Amino acid sequence: MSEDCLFCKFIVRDIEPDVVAESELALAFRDINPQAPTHVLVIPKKHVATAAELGEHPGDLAAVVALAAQVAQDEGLGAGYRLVTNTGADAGQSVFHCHFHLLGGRTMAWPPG
Ligand code: D5M
Repeated sequence: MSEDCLFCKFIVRDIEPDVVAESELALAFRDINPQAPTHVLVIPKKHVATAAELGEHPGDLAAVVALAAQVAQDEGLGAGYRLVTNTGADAGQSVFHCHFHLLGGRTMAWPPG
């Protein structure tokens, strides 16, 4: 846990997010500024700043991807969904606790802006 990290506060419920699913190593909650009918953030419980760092912890990475797949199924996204992570400021990352955006429920454009 990192003391001044918003998402770490979610994990220990110092602040209560809109949780949709949880596993031993990962947490999924609704994004406060949804960009699609389903917009859920899936995070590792281990505090790492970026996806690059999460790659050093393959068990936690697998847990995040598995929980995202479970949420997608629960949300009825069988026709497809997008799972993306912004890595670093130039990519648009604003919260430096690694998180994957699970987006679905509408047709997605490519490339993202
Ligand atoms: O994505 C950071 C995401 O975090 C962005 O989509 C908004 C979301 N966010 C920020 N604060 C909250 C709270 N309090 N609850 C839920 N979601 C939140 P990034 O890729 O870093 O720009």
